[in-house]
Amino acid sequence: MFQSKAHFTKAYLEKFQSLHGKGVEEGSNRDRYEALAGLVRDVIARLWARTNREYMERDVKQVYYFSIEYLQGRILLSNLMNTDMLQACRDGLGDLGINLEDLTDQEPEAGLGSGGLGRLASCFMDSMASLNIPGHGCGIRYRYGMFKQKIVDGYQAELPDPWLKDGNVWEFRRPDKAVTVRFGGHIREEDVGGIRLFHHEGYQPVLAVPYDMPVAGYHNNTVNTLRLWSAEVMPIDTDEGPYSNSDYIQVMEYRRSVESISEILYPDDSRYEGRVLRLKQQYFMASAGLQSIVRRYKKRHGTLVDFHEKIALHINDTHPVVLVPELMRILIDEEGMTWDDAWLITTNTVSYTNHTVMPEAFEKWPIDVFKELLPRIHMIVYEINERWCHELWNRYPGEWDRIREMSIIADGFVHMANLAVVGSYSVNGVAKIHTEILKKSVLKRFYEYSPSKFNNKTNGITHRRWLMKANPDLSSLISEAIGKSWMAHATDLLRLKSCAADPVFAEKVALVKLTNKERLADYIKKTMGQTINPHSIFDCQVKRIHNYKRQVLNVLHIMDLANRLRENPALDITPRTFIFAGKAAPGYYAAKRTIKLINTVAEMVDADPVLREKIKVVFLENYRVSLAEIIVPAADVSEQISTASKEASGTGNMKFMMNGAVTIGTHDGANIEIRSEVGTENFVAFGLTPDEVMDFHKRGGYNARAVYEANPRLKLVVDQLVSGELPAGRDEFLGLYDGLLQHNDEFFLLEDFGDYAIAQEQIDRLYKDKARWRQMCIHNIAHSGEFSSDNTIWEYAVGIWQVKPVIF
Ligand code: 26W
Repeated sequence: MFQSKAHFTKAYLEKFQSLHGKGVEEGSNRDRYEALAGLVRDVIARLWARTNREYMERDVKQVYYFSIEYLQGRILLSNLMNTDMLQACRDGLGDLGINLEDLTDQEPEAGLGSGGLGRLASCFMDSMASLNIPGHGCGIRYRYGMFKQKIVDGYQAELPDPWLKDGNVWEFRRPDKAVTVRFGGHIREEDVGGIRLFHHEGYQPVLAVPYDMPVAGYHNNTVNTLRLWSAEVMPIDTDEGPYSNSDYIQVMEYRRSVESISEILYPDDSRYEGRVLRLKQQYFMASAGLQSIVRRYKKRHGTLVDFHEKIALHINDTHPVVLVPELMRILIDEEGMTWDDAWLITTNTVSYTNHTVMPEAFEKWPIDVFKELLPRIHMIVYEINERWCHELWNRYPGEWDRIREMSIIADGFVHMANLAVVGSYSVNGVAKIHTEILKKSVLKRFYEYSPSKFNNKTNGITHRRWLMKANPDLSSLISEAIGKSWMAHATDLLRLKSCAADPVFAEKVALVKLTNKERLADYIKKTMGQTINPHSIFDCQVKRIHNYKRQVLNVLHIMDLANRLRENPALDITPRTFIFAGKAAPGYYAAKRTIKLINTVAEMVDADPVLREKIKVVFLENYRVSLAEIIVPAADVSEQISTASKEASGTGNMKFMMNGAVTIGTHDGANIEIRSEVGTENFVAFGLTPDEVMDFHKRGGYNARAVYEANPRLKLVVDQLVSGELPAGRDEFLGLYDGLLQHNDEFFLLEDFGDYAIAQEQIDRLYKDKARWRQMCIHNIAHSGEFSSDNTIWEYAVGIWQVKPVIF
């Protein structure tokens, strides 16, 4: 490794020359980036080979995390940090007159996910490697990642993201590890000596080629694997594939249909779209991943009878759940096991995390679509369901409603969450309240049937990316105060509590915050040409745009503040910059309208000399990991205002807290745990409780119009949506207005508005008391270690997977 500067510089210059055949002074930043990344890759590759050897020789239990999304973000800097080469590299490049950040900015970003679920998978990869846990990721190598968002006339426009167009330094194509995945066709059954055989015929074969990305742990020599699968046509010289009896056109059609499988990421979030290609992606990933795991396992052990003792398979939401019938298929059809033996192994191998309670996000596939695409898998799911319903019938004779609710196939659909619960030995939610809601409402019947399956694993975030990488100045300050142990043990951040009352330390923290705010202000100036005041309160709501996340509630409050300022221009408030960012699913009209509303209110504020003295609204284009890394360290206020009971956990809330922002938040998801961790005095809570919301849903009794009529300030802002005074078409926000009043405000914005406005006044008051505010920030940072994904992963490892660290 290159811990010394001289050593690094020599190796870098050599790498540059061998890669580009010219001197570094002649190279572009892209050339220089490639050489640097190549050098780091070489170091990591050596550790990688060694890690795999250790796992193999020690024959340890390994976990495979299956996720349809990964939001890795940029990895060069992380890899430099984790391999302890950052300082030498920065200094060495400095001597060559090269600024490291100019190179890291060249890295295309792996944005293979839409939101929290994908980012969680990436934080987990980092934590597994950093805890020496033999854990690997399995996913899809989409050729197009999350769309690029442009704002045109206040509206969202979507552009493709061809992130691989200039190559990806971090991937290793492994054609020798390719497997075949089969779609369509039919099943021919045959009895041979009393054994039933199933022959899959007339199918479309797809070659799944893995691209491996190394995942380096923090200062610990461990390098795990993120294996992403790419769909390709079968080689022309095989007897599989439509080559022998097909014409040119048929062959080209085959090519198109195959390549489309790993072409695009579906940009859904909590909104299920039943596109067949999506099911194809799911089976493609599950089958390819499982085949490669099985192949390696058999090579080492010869048989699969102890598979569950050495392998844990985890599914990140239901998207990879066809893993369950696929494992059954392999064990029965290819290994010749009995149903019961195969079921025992499968249900002792698979565990499942649920990430949402929103009914519209639950996946279900029309049974005929499922059957046509996956004929053998359909047969197996059918049998799983038959046996399951039989078991239910024995337990609950005559209780038809209960059995229907719990069955996997019902009303012409395959219900994926039900399959996930039945097929796995562990089901977990992602925050305490979320797990409770699963148990007493969404998956109530399953909980009653097998309570011991259910457990909670509160989400976490990797403090290495979200504090050490994103906020290096704060990190240095923390280390000066309490030493460096927190980098490996995030809960050591608690030691900062003793510094909270030290005004000198608090002043330094405030100064770092100001520097980070200036950095964000520069970014906004550069990218949007807008000026924001770094001395104003930076109030941030950055996340997917969704009705339940209630960006509109935030906007209603801004409109209310504007009204109060118009009435009283001398209103004594600290200037505030309201910062929004986030993508809306392309087919989600209401969410797209929300973006237009934010931009319209931004325009309204800018046009008014009284308002723009005190407030500023900005919507930052193209929210992504690298942008979050600039916004989060600069935030004073973290907006976590979802309707109570709807946000499974949230992880943005943790990122902000870790960077010393104060949360204004509802009693929802992990907010509840954050609040109890930092203390109620260091968190501004407001709004309905989850029970109150669920009671309204169950018993009714909510009357949005009455709330609106009773609060003149609220009535005014709601009316302003359609009065024509906003700088947009008169009908622009009519749908939104109707949603609130005609359709009784599904997400209780009006109900929570009054309490939210009071909470916002409290934020303003607290901020005015500088010493107090700084203490709150420090308390938040100090308690954030609890939400490091290292803790979360440790709990998964011990409580679900039973895997142990491998130290070498
Ligand atoms: C099928 C379309 C679709 C795609 C993604 C439906 C649902 C999803 C995800 C389950 C949505 C998601 O990202 N959920 C978020 O997961 C985070 C990590 O656990 C939580 O922190 C968020 O609260 C939750 O909304």
